[in-house]
Amino acid sequence: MFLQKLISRLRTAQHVAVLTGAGISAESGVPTFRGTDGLWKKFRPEELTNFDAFIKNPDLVWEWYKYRKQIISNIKPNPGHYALAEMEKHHEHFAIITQNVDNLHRRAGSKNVYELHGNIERNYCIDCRKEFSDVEILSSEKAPRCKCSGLIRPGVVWFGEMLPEDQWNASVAAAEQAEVFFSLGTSAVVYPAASLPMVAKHAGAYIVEINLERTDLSSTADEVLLGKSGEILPRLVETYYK
Ligand code: BJW
Ligand code: ZN
Repeated sequence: MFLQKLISRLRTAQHVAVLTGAGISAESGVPTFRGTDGLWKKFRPEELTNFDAFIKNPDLVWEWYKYRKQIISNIKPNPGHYALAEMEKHHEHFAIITQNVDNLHRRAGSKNVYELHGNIERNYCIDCRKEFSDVEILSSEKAPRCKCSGLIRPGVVWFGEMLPEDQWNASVAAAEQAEVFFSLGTSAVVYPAASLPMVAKHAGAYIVEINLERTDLSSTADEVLLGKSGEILPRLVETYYK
């Protein structure tokens, strides 16, 4: 099922980078953003994940994040996350670049994780920037407010917002150095994350995509494996890492 080229590249690779998206967490029970299971109350993610939407209707956006925070606090990493944590042990430099905000890579034991779109467990006041834990605010029915009266928002990156500079710079460096670059469970439509496989390709990496279906990246990937990441990654680990 895996091409000989991938096997030989992995055997010698010192630098491996992995871009992950919502699909890798789907088998843990986290809904993806796009596609039929991605819709929440008929809203497209673009309608909820921007600052203007939050200011216009903070209670609606809060309700959506509260719903997702509750899902995420009750689920566990799946075999795909654990397989990546195992792979990290076999390469000198192994970076997970995730668009996910669910913390599941770290919970599975991965150490070198860059979070491009923040982390849903963090929250902060939009006016004074004070941080809040979920325990302090999760019981709130309406969008919670800080003592300074500012709205409290989740510590994630919305459309039109800059990505955390340190996480982005480290991700670009990992993509540039990668000998093998995996793109896993992402529709590869949201930028700048979607540019990373191309950065890696131009720097000479072997690009492997794992997804249920073909994406915009598929035609440039060296190898496209169609199926569930939670099934394909453990098979890769069983075959080549043990
Ligand atoms: C499985 C599976 C299984 C399912 N196994 N696979 C025009 C052109 C280019 C760019 C732009 C443009 N206009 C605006 C932009 C920039 C914009 C952008 O990219 N827009 C495009 C959509 C057009 N980007 C931004 O604004 C970013 N910032 C930025 O560019 O800053 C510079 C700037 C500043 C000021 C002004 C303008 C620019 C920020 C992007 C932030 C994205 N935020 C979100 C929400 C995060 C918080 C939260 O979680 O609530 O991030 S949106 C959402 O999409 C989330 C995800 O991380 C992201 C990507 O989604 P992902 O992970 O790919 O999920 P899906 O659902 O799309 O795909 C899942 C895939 O899994 C599918 O393919 C399935 O088939 C597959 N799958 N089960 C394997 N078991
Ligand atoms: Zn405040």
